[in-house]
Amino acid sequence: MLKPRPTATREQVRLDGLWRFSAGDAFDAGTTLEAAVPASYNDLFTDPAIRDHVGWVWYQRAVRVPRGWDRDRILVRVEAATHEGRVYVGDTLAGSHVGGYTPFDVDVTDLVRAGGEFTLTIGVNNQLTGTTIPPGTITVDQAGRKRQQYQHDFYNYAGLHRSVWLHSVPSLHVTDVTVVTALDGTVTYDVATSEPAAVAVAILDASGTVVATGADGVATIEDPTLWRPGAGYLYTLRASIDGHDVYEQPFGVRTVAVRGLEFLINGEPFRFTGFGKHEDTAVRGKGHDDAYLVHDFQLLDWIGANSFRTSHYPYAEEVMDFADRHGIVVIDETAAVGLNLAVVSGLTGAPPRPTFSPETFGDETRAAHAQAITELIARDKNHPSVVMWSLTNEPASNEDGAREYFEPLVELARDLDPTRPLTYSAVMFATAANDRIADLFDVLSINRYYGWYVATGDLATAEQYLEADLRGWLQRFGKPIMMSEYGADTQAGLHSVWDTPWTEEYQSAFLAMHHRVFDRIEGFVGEHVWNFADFQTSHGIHRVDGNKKGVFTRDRRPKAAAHELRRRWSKATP
Ligand code: GCB
Repeated sequence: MLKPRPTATREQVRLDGLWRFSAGDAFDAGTTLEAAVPASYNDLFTDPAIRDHVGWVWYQRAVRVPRGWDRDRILVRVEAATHEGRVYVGDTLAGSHVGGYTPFDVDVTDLVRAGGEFTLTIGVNNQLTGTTIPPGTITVDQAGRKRQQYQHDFYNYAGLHRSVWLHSVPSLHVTDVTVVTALDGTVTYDVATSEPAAVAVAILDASGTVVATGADGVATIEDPTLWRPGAGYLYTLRASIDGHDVYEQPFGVRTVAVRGLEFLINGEPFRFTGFGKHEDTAVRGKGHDDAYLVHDFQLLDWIGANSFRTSHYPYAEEVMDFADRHGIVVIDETAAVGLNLAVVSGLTGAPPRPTFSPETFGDETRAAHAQAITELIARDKNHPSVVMWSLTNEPASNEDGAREYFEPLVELARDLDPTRPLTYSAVMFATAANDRIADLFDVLSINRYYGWYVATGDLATAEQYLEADLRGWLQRFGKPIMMSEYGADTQAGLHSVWDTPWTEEYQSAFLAMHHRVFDRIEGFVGEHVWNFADFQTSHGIHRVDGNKKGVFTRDRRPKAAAHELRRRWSKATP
């Protein structure tokens, strides 16, 4: 799944902007609505019937094919159609894809003409079912309206969330590149082509100077500059099929490994500081925005964070490229969130039905999950910023069937990428005593809310629970452990001199308590606060216009806790 890049043999046209839009089973030619791409469509319009629509919506625009493309393959690249996309050229269905956060290409060569214009229509379906990733349930209410329910705590934004491109590749072309590096500068690569062809490989440094050439899948960079956390040095692998194609793949020279209780980057112990994030902003929803991208990374730098997790789905490729260039470390997560029926039962932890069964999440769900893993690794395998795959968030790993469900998925991920450690984030119902899958993974990532959902407002009790819990995991599994979520909802501007939940003081005290515990635990490799910023969720009595566990507000203003974290992480003087 090579990212389209302009080279001497490849061109691209970005199709972002305003597209005609309608909701319903087919495109309504009489529509007067226009929608922005990229953006979620939900918050663009004032009509609740669009915001709450369950099913297909349609985007349409005219596209002109550049004149010079008559000997090339012509493709439409959709970076994200959340959760299912169908691409039409005129009235012809040219291709489709299921999975809302990974890109797909549709070859339209035989349907369009260089220099000509065509009507491009993209249908997008937001429905989540028992066999999609993430899963959900659709019900029909008494008025006959379809309603979407799901087990995850972020709004089911939908639409064309990322850029759409028209791009060209030569008919004989590079189809895939895989790069694996070692600290001594050995670069092992694999270049796949559309038909058997000789491929020449050169390695360029950041200034564009050729520093190595490849032979038999290996190139050696003398005295390489390493990609390091905080210093994202990139090389480029240039793959050429003489007279046909050139593709340029950026990569970094770095290694990752788990050794005993340590997480190693370039052989040195690394401790994660940062956040679980979301792609979420006002009006735009989950639409990618370069201004927020730059600003969010500025805030990560300001606060002293060295990393984040792409909770709870793969993020836009611009985000991954930016992390590569700026040396921010990423835990890259699939969209497998909500494989847990217990979360609908409040804090009892008792699922109304078993989570893993042929009637609930069975073989078909697992096949969709396998596809999500495959596409994530295919897209992101060459990003040096990505140091670990997170295969799922808060599954019912304590229930019967969890091991049978996950074992083949772990094997698949290891097959697809033997170079990166694997993790998943454990839900509070899954304890050191009853979890059934942690031994299959390399790093223990624990989500806990002591002092919030449990021992609310009682940080002294919360501190004891937290420490005992983390030590239990360490003792049973003996693997590096990190906290992948801890946080307290906080209404910006609410203050108190007491330990009062929802105040800025409470959020700060809550984090400080966690940090005392982390600092007492040997083998503790990271702290990711939940969440970087406030974000939108579905309605619920425990949500006030969304989840307020952000350290920044939804418009990225710091709450008091941001200063607390900055003192800890950047050792900045206040
Ligand atoms: C969790 C989930 C996250 C929620 C968070 C919360 O455990 O992983 O998606 O937003 O708790 O705030 O409840």
